[in-house]
Amino acid sequence: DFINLDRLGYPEHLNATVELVDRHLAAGRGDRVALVGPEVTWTYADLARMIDRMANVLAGPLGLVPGQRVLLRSANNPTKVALYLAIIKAGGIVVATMPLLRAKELVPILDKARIGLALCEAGLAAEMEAAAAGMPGGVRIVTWSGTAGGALGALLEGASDAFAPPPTRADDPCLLGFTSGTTGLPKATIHYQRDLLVICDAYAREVLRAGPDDVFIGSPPLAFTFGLGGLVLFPFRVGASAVLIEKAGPPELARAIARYRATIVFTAPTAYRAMLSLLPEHDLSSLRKCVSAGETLPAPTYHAWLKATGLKLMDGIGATEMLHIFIAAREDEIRPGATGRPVPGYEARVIDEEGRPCPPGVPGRLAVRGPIGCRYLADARQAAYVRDGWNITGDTYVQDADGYFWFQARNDDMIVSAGYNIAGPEVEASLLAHPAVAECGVVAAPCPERGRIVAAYVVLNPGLTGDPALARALQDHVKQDLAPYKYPRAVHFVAALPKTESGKLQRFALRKRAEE
Ligand code: 3SK
Repeated sequence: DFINLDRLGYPEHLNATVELVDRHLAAGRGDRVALVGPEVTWTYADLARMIDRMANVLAGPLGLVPGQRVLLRSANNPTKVALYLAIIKAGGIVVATMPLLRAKELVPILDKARIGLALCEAGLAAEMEAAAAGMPGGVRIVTWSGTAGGALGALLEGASDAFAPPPTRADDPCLLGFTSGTTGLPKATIHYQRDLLVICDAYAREVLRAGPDDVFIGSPPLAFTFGLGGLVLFPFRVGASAVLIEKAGPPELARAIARYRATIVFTAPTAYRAMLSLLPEHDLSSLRKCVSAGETLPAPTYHAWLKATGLKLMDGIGATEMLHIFIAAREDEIRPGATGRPVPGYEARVIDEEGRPCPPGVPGRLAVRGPIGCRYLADARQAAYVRDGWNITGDTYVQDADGYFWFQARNDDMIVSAGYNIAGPEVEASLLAHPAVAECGVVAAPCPERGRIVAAYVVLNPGLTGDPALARALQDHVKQDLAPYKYPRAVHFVAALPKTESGKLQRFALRKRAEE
């Protein structure tokens, strides 16, 4: 059961893009479809040529040097994938951001990653420019539209489609994954060239058992490493194809699965629940594997999907710190309601406050270790996340006597809604900037469709009365201020918030109220 990933023999020098794309050309598989996007279908040979042209532009006119960080901002589309892999091929480090982030959310990322070059889809450039305007060193922004058109397209014209990569090492950083903390600045996690292959060999090969005839599809943004793995790295590692859809709500996802005869889908439980009601309209019979992650998968959702499709949802938990899924349910050993068991190559345990392993059935903090671990970029919070080689996650779990892990709760103020991580305190800060709001507390509330939603408890300034119009105004305010998916779907006007004697908000009391 246990694979020793170190023994898989990753060489000292490797380039993830060469392994994921060029390798297929060398093996005579260049004419197989790699990517299907809104406007194009690219074979592995097409993709390899595009990557090389882009790498030549990056290393030439854009002056990229190995080790330099490049921000990448766009919806999920083939140009984004080619740029992602071109940066890595040229020895650069990708910093992908969620497409909907506002300027004020981009600023700490630009700052922390010391970004000097940003590649941005034209439709998302306004917030990018606003964020870059305040950067002391300046940020060069190169935009594109459609399939590598616009300013980037002009640079690509005449660029050679043969690029010789610099000699990258297996442990050269190639990706900075940002995680939104609940307090303080976002944290950046460093991942190496080799890590991009490790998650494929551990999860996609050993757990998912994906093969070259698979067609991958899904909803997570590529800036979330769940999406990067499921929609780029896993398919390319096994020589399969990936379908990218820019707007990937449940109706669009169901339609695209049917249209492209997708075989493996990656999305969150919320989307599986929503797709249940769409099944009569769409033929999803091409699916053979359904991966569920980003939020906990309740047993009723598992059973409903199995009944409707005959397919077993494969639950998993990962973390940006660990790059991808480290505890997973294999299809042949599922316990509905449990997340699963460690992915081959990883070990997991439940620990108490002192770091001692808890006996089976006793809840504690989930700790994990394996071939990939957390490396925050210049962040004192590293010491709290990694202790004695174990990565201490933000989740409370129970392990049963058979080694299955069962999710209990998150330990912090992070709200996981429809697969998005939303920091409660960030939404509170946004609401407090509205002139009507005197005080507020933001917590997760249960929701049958989305698993959890953001719920705001708001004390208004004197003289104001809460009504649906004001609730909508507060929601619109947050949508304008932050990435729109963070807005509170429930707004409760209250006379006072529960506080400690020292005046601190008691979020646990609000959480309890929200559960009622
Ligand atoms: O479980 C998650 O939220 C996750 C985070 C990062 C990468 C992959 C996954 C599934």
